[in-house]
Amino acid sequence: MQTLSTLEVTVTTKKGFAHEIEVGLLAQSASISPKFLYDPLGSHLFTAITLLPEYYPTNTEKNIFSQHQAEITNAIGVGGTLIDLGAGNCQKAESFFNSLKPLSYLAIDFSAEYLEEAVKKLEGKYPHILMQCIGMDFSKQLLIPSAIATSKRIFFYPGSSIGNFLRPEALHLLSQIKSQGNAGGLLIGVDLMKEDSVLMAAYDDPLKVTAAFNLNILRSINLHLNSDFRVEQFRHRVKINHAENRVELYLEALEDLTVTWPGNSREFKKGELIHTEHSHKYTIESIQQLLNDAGFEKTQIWTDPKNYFAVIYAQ
Ligand code: AVJ
Repeated sequence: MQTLSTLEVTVTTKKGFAHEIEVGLLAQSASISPKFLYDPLGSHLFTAITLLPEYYPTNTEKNIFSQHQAEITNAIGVGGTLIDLGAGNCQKAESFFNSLKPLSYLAIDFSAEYLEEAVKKLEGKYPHILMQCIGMDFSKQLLIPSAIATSKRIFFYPGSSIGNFLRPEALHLLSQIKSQGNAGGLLIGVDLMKEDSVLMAAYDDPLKVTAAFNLNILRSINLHLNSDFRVEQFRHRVKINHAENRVELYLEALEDLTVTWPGNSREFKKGELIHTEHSHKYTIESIQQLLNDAGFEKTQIWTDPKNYFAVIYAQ
């Protein structure tokens, strides 16, 4: 496997991360970027979330993919390079290998170690597909190395990860995808608005896997910042923000406490919240508008019978 400067990317961005984390923790309303959820344990916990019956996005998207596989592959066409954004365990992309027959596959994820393991396994199974992987934080800037096939690029952004971003950030990422597609396209999965009860069950599951996933961010932050967060002093909180059409994840302090790290500290009062994630929900109209604003002119859309989720091919 050709690993494109995975180590280099990880090391050069580490210093920047401490500063970014500190700014978020010192803000009046404290926040931590959701990308820090995905340390090696966090990536495993997320995979566990996708196996929960309450977490409908993964299963619903999978059903849309299999129900409409012929139409989707027809729209995209075979060949080219499949670029998997936030590839994780690479299972979703793999489900398209036999139909899309990509010449090469580029997997990108913030969680570099977890990704490398997954891609190594895939390589053995598909020796005819050239595979590469990059550990990259594309939340602020997406730059596909020019060494990656200059032919048609098919970007694959499933799972509604776009939902993590505020509209201006999402627009920026989608515009960068559009401008680097080499006349290819984007296959994207987007979560749609639905009843609160379904959302609450999905983001506050009774087995508490999502709580563990959310709380684990504190351990991930301790490693990046050398801070002394104690997981047992916080609990997982979920709010639905109807005005902004999103699920919001927080960690709530269970007592008055102080977190310290080299050079600084932050007090939290009992009940105070640290924001960790936004998960925006779209309508067909709002996601179409966003894709149009990013420069995509043509969209083909597939949904499930309950209209819980949408899969869109944008060109
Ligand atoms: C990977 C961002 C799509 O928002 O549903 C799952 C992450 N957070 N449970 C989502 C997540 C809590 C997930 N995304």
